[in-house]
Amino acid sequence: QVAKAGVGFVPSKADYQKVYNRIAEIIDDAGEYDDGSYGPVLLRLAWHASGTYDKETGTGGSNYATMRFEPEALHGANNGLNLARGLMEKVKQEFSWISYGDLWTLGGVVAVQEMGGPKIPWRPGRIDGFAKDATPDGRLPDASQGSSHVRNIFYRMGFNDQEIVALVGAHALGRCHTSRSGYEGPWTFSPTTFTNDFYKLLFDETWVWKKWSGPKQLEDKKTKSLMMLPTDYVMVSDKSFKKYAKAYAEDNDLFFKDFSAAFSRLLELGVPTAQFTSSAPWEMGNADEQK
Ligand code: DDH
Repeated sequence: QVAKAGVGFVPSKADYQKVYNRIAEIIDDAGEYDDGSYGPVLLRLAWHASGTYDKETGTGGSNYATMRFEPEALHGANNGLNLARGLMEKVKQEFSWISYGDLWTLGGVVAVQEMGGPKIPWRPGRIDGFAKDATPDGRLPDASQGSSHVRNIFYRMGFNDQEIVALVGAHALGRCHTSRSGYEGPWTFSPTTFTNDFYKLLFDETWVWKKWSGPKQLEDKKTKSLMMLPTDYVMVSDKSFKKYAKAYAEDNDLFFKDFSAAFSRLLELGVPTAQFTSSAPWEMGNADEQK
């Protein structure tokens, strides 16, 4: 690796693009893991690193990458993310100059873009914090709750109803693991491709409570192979949320545009503007555009 940390080394966009490309390789190198991609779990890491932000106190968010520390690493919501942090650690070994916050949020950008999603404007500038900066438990959403909980959590980060609905569409990707959250199964038939299928399926399928000994979750009546969390279902049972969910079900371009804007902002929560080295976020190239 040519780029080394040290006096005088100021990484350029091209250096971050190299990190991007390395993460893209790792995402694809998943073998038999889940659906053959580490993309979804890396996206979940970026989201959980950022979604702890509290606009009242200005604490939390991606700036200090505090999930490296206990007890935040052990918070129930973060179960299973040790795997994602381990994958990112490999990248950190090769590109030691990047901060963990920049690395993890860039991982979310790579995951979305490489799984067929929209471009996510991103820029570096996060710095590594300390254990004392770790956030208290309970800042991330609890899947067993209803619409008022979801609003409380996302309003605390500064998002509105439209942005909440757009962000939750990320559940087109990946799956629940009984060993991590207690819930089980994927939301869509294509869990490694970024689409608006999460919304389409919410409207098009009949959702019934799954009969099992695990936590309350819904399953599609027809195939019984898909799932929805109670918090996912409020996207159609709550009138205000439903309006946006319907719009995204009907218009994939609108979903891509709104997801990109909201997710890009999520990744910058808690990062002082003065820390950013670029005045505007960058559009990183997809891996196959580099070849
Ligand atoms: Fe999520 N999510 N999420 N989620 N999430 C889980 C998995 C994934 C909630 C709960 C869960 C977002 C919002 C919410 C992803 C991205 C995003 C799991 C299963 C639970 C539970 C974990 C496991 O067992 O492995 C709740 C509640 C909310 C909420 O909004 C109320 C948002 C906003 C995002 C985002 O990225 C913007 C992804 C990706 C996964 C799949 C992970 C995997 O390993 O696969």
